Formats: sequence, C-alpha cells, structure tokens
Amino acid sequence: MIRDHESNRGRTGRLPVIDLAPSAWDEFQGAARAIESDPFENFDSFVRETASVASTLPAAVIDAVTAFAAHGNSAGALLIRHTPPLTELPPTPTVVRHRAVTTDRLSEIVMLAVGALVGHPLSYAQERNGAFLQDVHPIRSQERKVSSQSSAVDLGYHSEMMFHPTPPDVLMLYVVRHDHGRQARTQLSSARDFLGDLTQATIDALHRPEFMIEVSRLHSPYLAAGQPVRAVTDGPAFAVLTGTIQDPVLRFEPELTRALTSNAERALVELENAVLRHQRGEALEQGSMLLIDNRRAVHARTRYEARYDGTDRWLRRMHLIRHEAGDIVPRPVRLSTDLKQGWSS
Ligand SMILES: O=C(O)CCC(=O)C(=O)O
Ligand SMILES: [Fe+2]
Repeated sequence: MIRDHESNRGRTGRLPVIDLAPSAWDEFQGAARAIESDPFENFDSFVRETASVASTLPAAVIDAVTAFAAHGNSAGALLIRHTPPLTELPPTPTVVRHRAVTTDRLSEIVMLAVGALVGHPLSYAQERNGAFLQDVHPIRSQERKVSSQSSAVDLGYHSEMMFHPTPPDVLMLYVVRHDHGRQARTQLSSARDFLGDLTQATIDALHRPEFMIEVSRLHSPYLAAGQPVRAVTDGPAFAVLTGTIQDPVLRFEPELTRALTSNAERALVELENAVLRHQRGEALEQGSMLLIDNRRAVHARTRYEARYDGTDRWLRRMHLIRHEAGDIVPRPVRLSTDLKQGWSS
C-alpha cells in the first residue's frame, strides 16, 4: 500500500544485526565455489546443493537464523550485513524479467543456504511466473503505483502476500545494489512491539472475520472462486489478527482491505497508528540480507530516486515457509491456489 505523506518517515528504532568480519565467511565462500547447479535452470537441484553448504555458514549466522526461525524475536526481523561481496555485478534490470543472474551466483547461493536454515522456498504460480528468486527494482511505469517496483512514493506497511491463503512465514530480502542516495529505507513494525498499544476492544475487533480482501485490486492473473479477480467484488472475509497475545499472527494491508463494520474500520485505523508508532529500519546497503517474520511483523519502504540507467536499487526477494519438526531438508513448494479456497488463518 502507499501512504503518500510523511507519516512513516519519523524516527526509527534499530534492527537486530549480525555483522561479521569478511574472514568469517571464508569456509562458506570456498564451499560455494564448488556448487554446480544453476538456480534458473534447475532450481530443485540448486536447493539441494546449497542446503548442503549451509553448515559452512559462519556459526554466528547459523545460531542467529536458527533461533529466529524457531522463536522469532521482538523486532520481527534479523539483518545480516556484509555477506560475501559479489565478484561482478550486472546492471540493474529496468524491465520485468524472470532471469537476472548475478555472474558468480553468490547472491543466489547465500540466499538459499541461509534459507535452508529457515524452511522451504515458496513460489506462487501467479506471481512473477512462479519465480522463487524475484527481482525487486524500480520500473518506470510503476513509479507511483502500489507496488514494490515503485520509487517516487512510499510503499506503506503490509504483510507480504496477505491476500493469499498461504502467505510466506518468512520473507527474505537481499540487497544486490542500494540506491544512489541511500534514501530507500526498509521499515518494520513488529506485533510484539505495537500490540501493547491497543485496547482489548480493538484486539477483539481485529480477531473477528469482519474484513474483506479487495481482490479486484490485484494485478496478477489470480482466480477467486474460479473467476478472474478483476471481476470479483466479494473477496474472502478474514480476521486481521489470529493467534494468541503471546504469539499474534497478522494479515495487514489497509490498501487491500475493506472493513465490513464501523467497529472493524475503527480497529484497523487504531492498528495502523500503532504500527507507525513502533517503527524500526534503515537504508539497507549492498550485501545485506534481511529476514522478516512475515506473520508477526509488517514492512514498508520509503520513496527514493530511480534513474533507469542500470545503476538503480536492486533487491532479490524470496518467500519461505517454516520447516515442520523433523522435516528439515528444504524442498521447493509451488502453490497455485484459488484466492477463495484453502483458508485457515
Ligand atoms: O524495497 C523494500 O525494501 C521492500 C519492498 C517490499 O515490500 C517487498 O519487496 O516485499
Ligand atoms: Fe513487501
């Protein structure tokens, strides 16, 4: 969603960070060089190969990511700075492509190796042609749209894929290249931080399925009850909050949400204000990797300058679904779900 005003540009708190000396990554870099498969030719074999080098990641990364995947943290995010630098950086794409490989595949390898500590890579047939590794960079035609490809407007707080029956548990963002002015700040607000601001009446209202997803605003080729979403006026009804007070689960994107009662409307506005009071974040720099606990935290991005000359900001994005106990070998999960079917929370 977009909030084209100053409200999410105030002071922000810090994110939990891991920032290691380059030598801590030596063993991993050696193991990465031996990986043969191509993430865009044979993703399944790439997932297997990269999982086998996860044990060579720095111990501090393994410990922090494993703990984050198991228990979360109060920030709802974990930032890993200074992952090994890429040897050669291709120009930032300026049009939507489904294949933009970094020359040494190091960004793809580090994403999948860290991802293997969290869970399974997840793709949606209707998002970017089912790509697991998605490029996020400015696109001129999207400059002012409600889109991760916008740049001239703020991208407001949202849960990733909140409109889908199965949103990712964890969203991974890897910064291939930061923007010129380091204006783009990635921001987070965590339920463990902001829920304390809400009254019990508001929390109860958010727990009731009195919200509807405005599926007709989606741009992708989704179906809802077998119909193209463009023509669907009554999307699924849902509760913004599920889970417990100790472990809240959230689906948040006001831009895609219609409150069905005035009570629900008031609760959503109160929630938006609480989200804005508890922001953390920063301008992520090249080589940083951010893990977001997508069911317990919402994220946003401030506006920045785009030039469309190959030097713009470029992120790689991957969705992850947590491992079940005893099922720790990552395997790609491909979803192609009707938006009105398969809802649990
Ligand atoms: O550009 C960013 O920092 C975040 C964009 C975003 O929300 C996303 O790619 O899901
Ligand atoms: Fe997002």
